[in-house]
Amino acid sequence: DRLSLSFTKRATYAKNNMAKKLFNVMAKKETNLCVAADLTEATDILNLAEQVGPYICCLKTHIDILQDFHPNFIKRLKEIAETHEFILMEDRKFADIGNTVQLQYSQGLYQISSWASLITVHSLFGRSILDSIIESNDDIGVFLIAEVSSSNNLIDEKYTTETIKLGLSYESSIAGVVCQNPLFRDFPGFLQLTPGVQLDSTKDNLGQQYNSPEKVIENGADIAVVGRGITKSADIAGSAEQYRRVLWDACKRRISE
Ligand code: 5IU
Repeated sequence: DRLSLSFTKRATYAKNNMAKKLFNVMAKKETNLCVAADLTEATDILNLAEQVGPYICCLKTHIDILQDFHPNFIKRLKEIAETHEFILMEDRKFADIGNTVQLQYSQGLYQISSWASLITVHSLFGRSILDSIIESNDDIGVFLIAEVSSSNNLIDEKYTTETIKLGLSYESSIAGVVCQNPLFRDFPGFLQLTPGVQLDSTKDNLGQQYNSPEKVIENGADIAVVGRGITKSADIAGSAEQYRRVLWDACKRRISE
């Protein structure tokens, strides 16, 4: 059962290099918090990264919402990530034919393949989307989207099960799945990433649904993604530290070896 194993132990099972790295960072920094940096100005993201850096294993971006993107921003963000030892995830949610995804992943303004260690990918397009990404860069950790947090979404049980199967057939490139429920207990090298986490709210007014940190850990999350719960807080560092502690304490309770 993956849930009872320590992250150090699970690192040894991971077939994907980025998953291995992620497990080791989590164990070392004692955190399973990923902050969603959904801010539109470069300096705001850099300030956020500096403040939450000590408390996170991963920083998740939506690079296309920046209004002042410049390659220097990436350079600076990578430096902060190195200083505080966290990993960069671009939540691009790729979904297209292989050729187009390859271009979106490695070309254009953002050159995602040159800086993101982790990316999110929709399973909708099947194997070819993964082949195209790996062909561009095989030192990547992919999170496949198996379930989403928004209300009335169209994903059914079959889609979710097939997504897990697809992920497991690309073990060396897939770091894990994005989901809401405990979908797999075996495969200790695989990570469950869960967004839709907040302490003070159960939803927003655009379909987002939140669970508490305890609940998502109970539902099998290895990493919890917190966005506005932290970014809208008056005390960013303080609230990141609080989420880290609550999540880590909940997680420690399920680990027995
Ligand atoms: N995100 C979700 N739900 C999902 C997936 C991704 O919320 O099912 I897949 C992203 C969107 C946003 C972050 O970047 O996670 C959550 O932000 P808030 O904590 O501010 O809602």
